[in-house]
Amino acid sequence: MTQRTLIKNLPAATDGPASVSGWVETVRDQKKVQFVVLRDESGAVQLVHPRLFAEDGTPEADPLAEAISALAQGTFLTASGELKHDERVKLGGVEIKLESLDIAAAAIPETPIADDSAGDKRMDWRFLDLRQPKNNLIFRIQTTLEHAWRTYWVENDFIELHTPKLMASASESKAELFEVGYFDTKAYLAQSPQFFKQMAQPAGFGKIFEVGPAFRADPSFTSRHATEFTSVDSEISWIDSHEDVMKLHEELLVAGFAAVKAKHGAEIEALWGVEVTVPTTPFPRIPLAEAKRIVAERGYEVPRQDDDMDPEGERQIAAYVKETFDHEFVFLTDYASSIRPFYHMRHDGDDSLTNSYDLIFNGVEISTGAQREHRVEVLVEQAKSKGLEPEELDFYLDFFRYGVPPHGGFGMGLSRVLMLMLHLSNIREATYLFRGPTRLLP
Ligand code: AMO
Repeated sequence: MTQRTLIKNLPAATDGPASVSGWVETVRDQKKVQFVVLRDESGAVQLVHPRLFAEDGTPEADPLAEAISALAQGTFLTASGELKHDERVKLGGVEIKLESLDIAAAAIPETPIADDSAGDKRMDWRFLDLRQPKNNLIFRIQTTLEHAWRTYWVENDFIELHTPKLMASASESKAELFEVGYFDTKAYLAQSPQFFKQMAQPAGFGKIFEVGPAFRADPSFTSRHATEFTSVDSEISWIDSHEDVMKLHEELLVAGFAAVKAKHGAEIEALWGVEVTVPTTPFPRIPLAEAKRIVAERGYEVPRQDDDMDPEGERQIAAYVKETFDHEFVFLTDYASSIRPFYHMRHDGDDSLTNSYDLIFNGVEISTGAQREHRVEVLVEQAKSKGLEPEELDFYLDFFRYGVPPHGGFGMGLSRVLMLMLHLSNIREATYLFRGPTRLLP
């Protein structure tokens, strides 16, 4: 492998020979001197080449100058020369006086996208769009976030799972199911690891997590939906109620946000103009019915009282929580059974409500969590009341027939967390390669 110095690791004080590899961001081809800004994944540096002139002022043969003049933006190359520290250089106070250029792959001169290109065009040329430092930063943040979550889980004795993404039946809504041919039968792409993460409880695993793909055949074009997304799931045994799941959830988010702020806080402010706030615990908790009353008092009637919060309702309750508790997160709790899946445990003594919650962050839902119904006879009744055939769910119901602890957990969309943390306008920006109803490329 080529040994290379990342631009951010160029010596901070000493001058001397240096070699860096990256892509050409700009070329300033002047009469007497040429400048190139070269960028790699860690930063950018100015390369400089004074053109060669004879004593009488006539230009001399200068192959390096010709090579620089021919450089197209985006060309990947290795530049070698003499590193010089000079406070007058705006870009980091250093420049490299060029001695040679070694071109790995020349780019076509016409760049297909510009800073003001429409979102769809930028998605067509995603690899070029991602060269922008602010976009590159999103995926550094994602790495830090996931690493901090994994550290939390591992330190707390959770087991990591990789559950199958090919399934025999739906786990969430049948309407949002992708069907695939599977030899002489058919299979479905997993909408969530729901059933398999629950299976880990009767399997005696205690506490588990998974970060993996989930698929939803949702034909809508919203700023928050993708047909494939990364789902962050956790499930724990021996809970008393969904309150225990919320405690886990908020501890995990605090660990993740603290790590992101410590490592990238300054860069996020500089590039995205956003200050990351590490949330305080406990996060505010508001029962859904009360949340609807609060937003009604603020002048917004949720269109259907027997339904979930709609996006405007989520924004309104988030605004209320920010004003009242100065908090960016809120758990909306105790959802009606009519709008929750059959596997959510219902309230003791009032089966119209569930032991469940949605977590709203900066005005958008990022997660659903719940205590699960683990009593098989109750579970069968709940499935039937939702119009499901228990025979279809037999493999799942078996999990509960041979001993199972009380348990619960949550599923959270990774890109939604990033989108809302950075105040991005669309989930596409926070997803490496977005998949939507009309996008399967690149
Ligand atoms: P739910 O269906 O609410 O719950 O999904 C959980 C979280 O996953 C994310 N999400 C999506 N992100 C992008 N595009 C989509 N189409 C999409 N659909 C969902 C959201 C959402 O809050 N099994 C339950 C979770 C559980 O109870 O453990 C479930 O999947 O951030």
